[in-house]
Amino acid sequence: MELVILVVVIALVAVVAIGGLVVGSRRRKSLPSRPPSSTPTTTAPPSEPQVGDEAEEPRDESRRTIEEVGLPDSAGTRVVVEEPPVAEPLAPVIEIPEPTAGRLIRLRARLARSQNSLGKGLLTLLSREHLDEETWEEIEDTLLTADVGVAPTQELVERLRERVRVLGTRTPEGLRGLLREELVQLLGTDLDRAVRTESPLDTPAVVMVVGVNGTGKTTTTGKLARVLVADGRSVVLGAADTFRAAAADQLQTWGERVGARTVRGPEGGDPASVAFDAVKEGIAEGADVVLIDTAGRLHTKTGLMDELGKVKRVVEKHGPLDEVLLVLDATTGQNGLVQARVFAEVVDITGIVLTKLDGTAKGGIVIAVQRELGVPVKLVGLGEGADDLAPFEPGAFVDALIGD
Ligand SMILES: Nc1nc2c(ncn2[C@@H]2O[C@H](COP(=O)(O)OP(=O)(O)OP(=O)(O)O)[C@@H](O)[C@H]2O)c(=O)[nH]1
Ligand SMILES: [Mg+2]
Repeated sequence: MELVILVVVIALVAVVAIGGLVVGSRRRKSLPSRPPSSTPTTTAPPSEPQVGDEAEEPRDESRRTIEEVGLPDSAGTRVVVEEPPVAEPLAPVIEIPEPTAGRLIRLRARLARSQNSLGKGLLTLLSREHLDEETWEEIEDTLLTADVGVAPTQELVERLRERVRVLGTRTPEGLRGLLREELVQLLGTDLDRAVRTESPLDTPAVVMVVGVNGTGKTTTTGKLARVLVADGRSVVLGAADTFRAAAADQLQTWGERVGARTVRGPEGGDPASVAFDAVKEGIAEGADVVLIDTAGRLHTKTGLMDELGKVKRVVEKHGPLDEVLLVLDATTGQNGLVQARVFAEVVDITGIVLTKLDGTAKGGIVIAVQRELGVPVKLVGLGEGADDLAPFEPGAFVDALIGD
């Protein structure tokens, strides 16, 4: 009896196994075979994924969020189908910018790379055996070469000489300390360097960015938008550079990276009306800040300078501007001062952004330009990277200049 049962079981198992094979082979056969490729350029076997296959995915395909995709339960009855890791073509990836604290430290490494750094030159001179008249003159020359400007240079050298004489300081550390103090003093420690992005009204704060061609206005506007977004503020960008469509594209690209909307007008259109519309949009959206990028213009072209004045006046129909930032290229040297003077006359500069400090040993322009305008340097550009914009701090800046 038991033998009979065993034989029946074996027979059943055999039948099921054979049946399975047959069904399996049928299934395999019933799979649609891919027609031979009609494009002669396709060289890989048809069954393999082709370059660009991912892009054929339906654009409106709904995707599950992490909450919707459940974990397999303990009984293991649920099967979680992993989606292939494809590049997401739907929404642009929003970047999270890094915090601004400590960014200025990067300047140290970048300045250290330059051969004739201001600080190194000064310290070498100061640690000479005899600080004679000739040496002090060389110190003066070094400061002038670094664009510190005549009056601030004379002031600094005078104070330094006096303190060295009175204190009898001779050690390199002691001299470095004195130099540091005097430079920080010259930069001013009691100026309000915060970029005004908090409006006293319930409308958005409005910041306008101006300067001559190629100083880094658009880049700075984009970098600033990133900083603000990182701080949890909502930003609207105004592309009031209507000279070239590419200028608005450049700004819009910066905006898209952090999810900020860009208001733009037709190429060659009226920049004042774009700026006006940007603020209007900011108000409508309840945005925190509106940043207006303007076209580069030579300070010597009166027509263009008048236009800038008009942009400001038109924006002010919505309310006063909170900040007008003049962007100066630190590598331009003393010419930056002339630009600053003219721009200040036309649009009341409230803050200076000094860009491209990474590319020059002439950091002294910071001192000169503040003196000239009586307006603080608020931000510095340290490179082309998206987060290479730092709040200006005199202490950290001087440390970067003269090293530790
Ligand atoms: N090394 C360095 N390059 C910078 C810095 N800021 C801007 N740049 C570069 O300078 C060039 C000009 O920058 P933009 O932001 O387009 O200048 P812009 O003032 O808007 O120029 P226009 O609109 O044509 O007047 C770009 O290649 C930037 O990457 C900086 O801090 N350091
Ligand atoms: Mg620009």
